[in-house]
Amino acid sequence: MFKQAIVRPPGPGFAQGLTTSELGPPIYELALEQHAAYCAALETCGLSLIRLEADERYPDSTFVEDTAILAERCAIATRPGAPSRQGEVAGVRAALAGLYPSIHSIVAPGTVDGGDICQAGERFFIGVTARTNPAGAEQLAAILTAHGYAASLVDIRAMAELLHLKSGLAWLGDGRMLMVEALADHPALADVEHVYVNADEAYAANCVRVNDHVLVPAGYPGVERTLRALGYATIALDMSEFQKMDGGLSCLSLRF
Ligand code: CIR
Repeated sequence: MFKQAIVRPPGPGFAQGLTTSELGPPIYELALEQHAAYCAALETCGLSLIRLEADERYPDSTFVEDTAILAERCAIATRPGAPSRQGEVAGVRAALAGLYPSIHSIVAPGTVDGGDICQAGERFFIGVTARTNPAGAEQLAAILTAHGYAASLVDIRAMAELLHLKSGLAWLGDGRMLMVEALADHPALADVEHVYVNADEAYAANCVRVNDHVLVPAGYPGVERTLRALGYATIALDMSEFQKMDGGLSCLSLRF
Protein backbone atom coordinates (compact mmCIF):
# COMPACT_ATOMS: atom_id res chain seq x y z
CA MET A 1 0.00 0.00 0.00
CA PHE A 2 1.18 3.50 -0.82
CA LYS A 3 0.66 6.11 1.86
CA GLN A 4 2.22 9.26 0.42
CA ALA A 5 3.24 10.88 -2.84
CA ILE A 6 5.46 13.76 -3.85
CA VAL A 7 4.05 16.03 -6.53
CA ARG A 8 5.15 19.29 -8.09
CA PRO A 9 2.94 21.43 -10.36
CA PRO A 10 4.26 22.67 -13.69
CA GLY A 11 5.69 26.18 -13.73
CA PRO A 12 4.84 28.90 -16.24
CA GLY A 13 7.81 27.86 -18.43
CA PHE A 14 6.44 24.30 -18.78
CA ALA A 15 6.23 24.60 -22.57
CA GLN A 16 10.04 25.02 -22.74
CA GLY A 17 10.60 21.47 -21.55
CA LEU A 18 11.81 18.58 -23.67
CA THR A 19 9.40 16.99 -26.08
CA THR A 20 9.32 14.93 -29.24
CA SER A 21 5.54 15.03 -29.62
CA GLU A 22 3.96 16.99 -32.43
CA LEU A 23 0.83 17.81 -30.49
CA GLY A 24 1.55 21.53 -30.14
CA PRO A 25 2.44 23.61 -27.09
CA PRO A 26 0.69 22.88 -23.79
CA ILE A 27 -1.84 25.35 -22.39
CA TYR A 28 -0.47 26.26 -18.98
CA GLU A 29 -3.78 26.96 -17.21
CA LEU A 30 -5.20 23.67 -18.42
CA ALA A 31 -2.05 21.83 -17.33
CA LEU A 32 -2.53 23.27 -13.82
CA GLU A 33 -6.15 22.10 -13.79
CA GLN A 34 -5.17 18.64 -14.95
CA HIS A 35 -2.43 18.51 -12.33
CA ALA A 36 -4.92 19.50 -9.61
CA ALA A 37 -7.30 16.73 -10.73
CA TYR A 38 -4.40 14.25 -10.68
CA CYS A 39 -3.54 15.27 -7.11
CA ALA A 40 -7.19 14.92 -6.06
CA ALA A 41 -7.23 11.40 -7.55
CA LEU A 42 -4.17 10.40 -5.52
CA GLU A 43 -5.97 11.65 -2.42
CA THR A 44 -9.04 9.61 -3.39
CA CYS A 45 -6.70 6.60 -3.44
CA GLY A 46 -5.80 7.34 0.17
CA LEU A 47 -2.46 9.12 -0.26
CA SER A 48 -1.35 12.21 1.60
CA LEU A 49 0.58 14.54 -0.66
CA ILE A 50 3.88 16.31 -0.24
CA ARG A 51 3.43 19.26 -2.56
CA LEU A 52 6.67 20.84 -3.77
CA GLU A 53 6.55 24.32 -5.22
CA ALA A 54 6.90 24.72 -8.96
CA ASP A 55 10.55 25.17 -9.89
CA GLU A 56 10.81 27.64 -12.72
CA ARG A 57 14.47 26.85 -13.39
CA TYR A 58 13.51 23.42 -14.67
CA PRO A 59 10.59 23.26 -17.11
CA ASP A 60 10.34 19.45 -16.87
CA SER A 61 10.38 19.40 -13.07
CA THR A 62 6.67 18.54 -12.78
CA PHE A 63 7.75 15.04 -13.91
CA VAL A 64 9.05 14.21 -10.42
CA GLU A 65 9.04 10.47 -10.96
CA ASP A 66 12.24 10.71 -12.96
CA THR A 67 14.28 12.09 -10.07
CA ALA A 68 14.10 9.26 -7.54
CA ILE A 69 13.33 5.59 -6.93
CA LEU A 70 11.43 5.06 -3.71
CA ALA A 71 11.03 1.57 -2.31
CA GLU A 72 10.03 0.23 1.08
CA ARG A 73 13.62 -0.47 2.13
CA CYS A 74 15.61 2.19 0.28
CA ALA A 75 15.55 5.46 -1.64
CA ILE A 76 17.77 6.37 -4.57
CA ALA A 77 18.26 9.84 -6.04
CA THR A 78 18.69 9.46 -9.79
CA ARG A 79 20.91 11.22 -12.28
CA PRO A 80 18.56 11.94 -15.21
CA GLY A 81 19.75 11.18 -18.70
CA ALA A 82 18.79 14.59 -20.06
CA PRO A 83 21.41 17.12 -18.85
CA SER A 84 18.74 19.84 -18.64
CA ARG A 85 16.99 17.78 -15.96
CA GLN A 86 19.86 16.86 -13.67
CA GLY A 87 19.38 19.95 -11.50
CA GLU A 88 15.88 18.78 -10.58
CA VAL A 89 17.21 16.10 -8.29
CA ALA A 90 18.51 18.33 -5.46
CA GLY A 91 15.08 19.68 -4.53
CA VAL A 92 13.49 16.24 -4.46
CA ARG A 93 16.39 14.82 -2.47
CA ALA A 94 15.89 17.60 0.10
CA ALA A 95 12.21 16.70 0.36
CA LEU A 96 13.15 13.06 0.98
CA ALA A 97 15.73 13.82 3.64
CA GLY A 98 13.34 13.49 6.57
CA LEU A 99 11.55 10.50 5.10
CA TYR A 100 14.35 7.97 4.58
CA PRO A 101 17.31 7.32 6.90
CA SER A 102 19.73 7.49 3.97
CA ILE A 103 19.47 8.18 0.28
CA HIS A 104 21.62 6.44 -2.31
CA SER A 105 22.76 8.22 -5.47
CA ILE A 106 23.33 7.29 -9.08
CA VAL A 107 26.69 8.77 -10.04
CA ALA A 108 28.47 9.65 -13.31
CA PRO A 109 28.85 8.17 -15.81
CA GLY A 110 25.61 6.44 -14.87
CA THR A 111 22.25 7.95 -15.76
CA VAL A 112 18.82 6.77 -14.62
CA ASP A 113 15.35 8.24 -15.18
CA GLY A 114 12.73 7.03 -12.72
CA GLY A 115 10.34 6.53 -15.61
CA ASP A 116 12.48 3.58 -16.63
CA ILE A 117 12.02 1.79 -13.33
CA CYS A 118 9.03 -0.44 -12.71
CA GLN A 119 8.60 -2.03 -9.29
CA ALA A 120 6.71 -5.31 -9.35
CA GLY A 121 6.50 -6.39 -5.74
CA GLU A 122 9.95 -7.51 -4.64
CA ARG A 123 11.33 -7.23 -8.15
CA PHE A 124 12.40 -4.19 -10.13
CA PHE A 125 12.43 -3.99 -13.91
CA ILE A 126 15.06 -1.48 -15.02
CA GLY A 127 14.68 -0.17 -18.54
CA VAL A 128 17.85 0.58 -20.50
CA THR A 129 16.94 3.43 -22.84
CA ALA A 130 18.29 6.66 -24.29
CA ARG A 131 17.83 8.09 -20.75
CA THR A 132 18.95 5.22 -18.51
CA ASN A 133 22.33 3.94 -19.61
CA PRO A 134 23.83 0.54 -18.83
CA ALA A 135 26.15 2.01 -16.16
CA GLY A 136 23.22 3.65 -14.37
CA ALA A 137 21.10 0.52 -14.67
CA GLU A 138 23.90 -1.59 -13.15
CA GLN A 139 24.43 0.87 -10.29
CA LEU A 140 20.74 0.82 -9.51
CA ALA A 141 20.51 -2.97 -9.73
CA ALA A 142 23.43 -3.28 -7.26
CA ILE A 143 21.76 -0.94 -4.76
CA LEU A 144 18.42 -2.72 -5.02
CA THR A 145 19.87 -6.21 -4.72
CA ALA A 146 21.89 -5.10 -1.67
CA HIS A 147 18.52 -4.26 -0.11
CA GLY A 148 17.13 -7.70 -0.93
CA TYR A 149 15.19 -6.91 -4.09
CA ALA A 150 15.52 -8.72 -7.41
CA ALA A 151 16.45 -6.58 -10.40
CA SER A 152 16.09 -7.34 -14.13
CA LEU A 153 17.42 -5.16 -16.90
CA VAL A 154 15.08 -4.61 -19.85
CA ASP A 155 17.00 -3.23 -22.81
CA ILE A 156 14.56 -1.37 -25.04
CA ARG A 157 17.02 0.86 -26.87
CA ALA A 158 15.78 -0.60 -30.15
CA MET A 159 12.26 0.70 -29.40
CA ALA A 160 12.70 4.39 -30.03
CA GLU A 161 8.96 4.99 -29.71
CA LEU A 162 9.24 4.32 -25.97
CA LEU A 163 10.84 7.26 -24.15
CA HIS A 164 10.88 5.27 -20.93
CA LEU A 165 10.18 1.65 -19.99
CA LYS A 166 6.98 2.76 -18.25
CA SER A 167 5.86 4.52 -21.43
CA GLY A 168 5.13 0.96 -22.55
CA LEU A 169 4.11 -0.95 -19.45
CA ALA A 170 2.59 -0.72 -15.99
CA TRP A 171 2.58 -3.18 -13.10
CA LEU A 172 -0.99 -3.96 -12.08
CA GLY A 173 -0.16 -6.14 -9.09
CA ASP A 174 -1.54 -9.68 -8.89
CA GLY A 175 1.34 -10.93 -11.09
CA ARG A 176 0.12 -8.86 -14.04
CA MET A 177 1.75 -6.36 -16.32
CA LEU A 178 -0.16 -4.09 -18.69
CA MET A 179 1.98 -3.58 -21.80
CA VAL A 180 2.14 -2.62 -25.44
CA GLU A 181 2.37 -5.63 -27.72
CA ALA A 182 5.81 -4.54 -28.88
CA LEU A 183 7.10 -5.71 -25.48
CA ALA A 184 5.30 -9.07 -25.63
CA ASP A 185 8.33 -11.16 -26.52
CA HIS A 186 10.89 -9.40 -24.36
CA PRO A 187 12.65 -12.20 -22.46
CA ALA A 188 12.90 -10.15 -19.26
CA LEU A 189 9.10 -10.02 -19.10
CA ALA A 190 8.47 -13.69 -19.83
CA ASP A 191 7.38 -14.74 -16.36
CA VAL A 192 4.72 -12.13 -15.64
CA GLU A 193 1.17 -12.33 -16.92
CA HIS A 194 0.73 -10.05 -19.94
CA VAL A 195 -2.29 -7.81 -20.42
CA TYR A 196 -2.09 -6.03 -23.77
CA VAL A 197 -2.89 -2.51 -24.82
CA ASN A 198 -3.85 -2.05 -28.48
CA ALA A 199 -1.42 -0.08 -30.61
CA ASP A 200 -3.94 2.73 -31.10
CA GLU A 201 -4.14 3.17 -27.31
CA ALA A 202 -0.41 2.83 -26.62
CA TYR A 203 -0.25 6.04 -24.55
CA ALA A 204 -2.56 4.39 -22.00
CA ALA A 205 0.01 1.67 -21.24
CA ASN A 206 1.32 4.21 -18.74
CA CYS A 207 -1.29 3.57 -16.04
CA VAL A 208 -0.66 3.65 -12.32
CA ARG A 209 -1.99 1.17 -9.80
CA VAL A 210 -2.48 3.12 -6.58
CA ASN A 211 -3.85 0.93 -3.80
CA ASP A 212 -7.41 -0.05 -4.77
CA HIS A 213 -7.54 1.95 -7.99
CA VAL A 214 -5.79 2.17 -11.32
CA LEU A 215 -5.33 5.68 -12.69
CA VAL A 216 -5.72 5.71 -16.47
CA PRO A 217 -5.49 8.52 -18.98
CA ALA A 218 -8.91 9.66 -20.21
CA GLY A 219 -9.85 8.90 -23.79
CA TYR A 220 -8.66 5.29 -24.02
CA PRO A 221 -11.86 3.23 -23.62
CA GLY A 222 -10.28 -0.07 -24.65
CA VAL A 223 -7.77 0.01 -21.80
CA GLU A 224 -10.43 1.03 -19.30
CA ARG A 225 -12.66 -1.82 -20.48
CA THR A 226 -9.81 -4.31 -20.17
CA LEU A 227 -8.95 -3.18 -16.66
CA ARG A 228 -12.55 -3.17 -15.47
CA ALA A 229 -13.07 -6.66 -16.89
CA LEU A 230 -10.15 -7.77 -14.71
CA GLY A 231 -11.88 -6.28 -11.67
CA TYR A 232 -9.92 -3.05 -11.26
CA ALA A 233 -11.60 0.21 -10.29
CA THR A 234 -10.33 2.87 -12.69
CA ILE A 235 -10.09 6.63 -12.40
CA ALA A 236 -9.70 8.36 -15.77
CA LEU A 237 -7.70 11.58 -15.84
CA ASP A 238 -7.28 14.06 -18.65
CA MET A 239 -3.58 14.20 -19.47
CA SER A 240 -3.60 16.09 -22.77
CA GLU A 241 -1.27 18.92 -21.72
CA PHE A 242 1.31 16.56 -20.20
CA GLN A 243 1.16 14.26 -23.21
CA LYS A 244 2.23 17.23 -25.33
CA MET A 245 5.44 17.23 -23.29
CA ASP A 246 5.95 13.45 -23.58
CA GLY A 247 4.69 12.92 -20.04
CA GLY A 248 2.45 10.13 -18.81
CA LEU A 249 0.46 9.55 -15.65
CA SER A 250 3.18 7.85 -13.66
CA CYS A 251 5.73 10.62 -14.10
CA LEU A 252 3.68 13.21 -12.22
CA SER A 253 4.24 11.63 -8.81
CA LEU A 254 6.61 9.68 -6.62
CA ARG A 255 4.51 7.22 -4.68
CA PHE A 256 5.76 5.49 -1.55
C1 CIR B 1 11.28 14.62 -20.64
O1 CIR B 1 11.46 14.49 -21.86
O2 CIR B 1 12.13 14.30 -19.83
C2 CIR B 1 9.96 15.19 -20.18
N1 CIR B 1 9.49 16.16 -21.10
C3 CIR B 1 8.93 14.10 -20.00
C4 CIR B 1 9.31 13.12 -18.94
C5 CIR B 1 8.26 12.09 -18.72
N2 CIR B 1 8.62 11.25 -17.64
C6 CIR B 1 8.19 10.01 -17.49
O3 CIR B 1 7.49 9.49 -18.34
N3 CIR B 1 8.59 9.35 -16.41
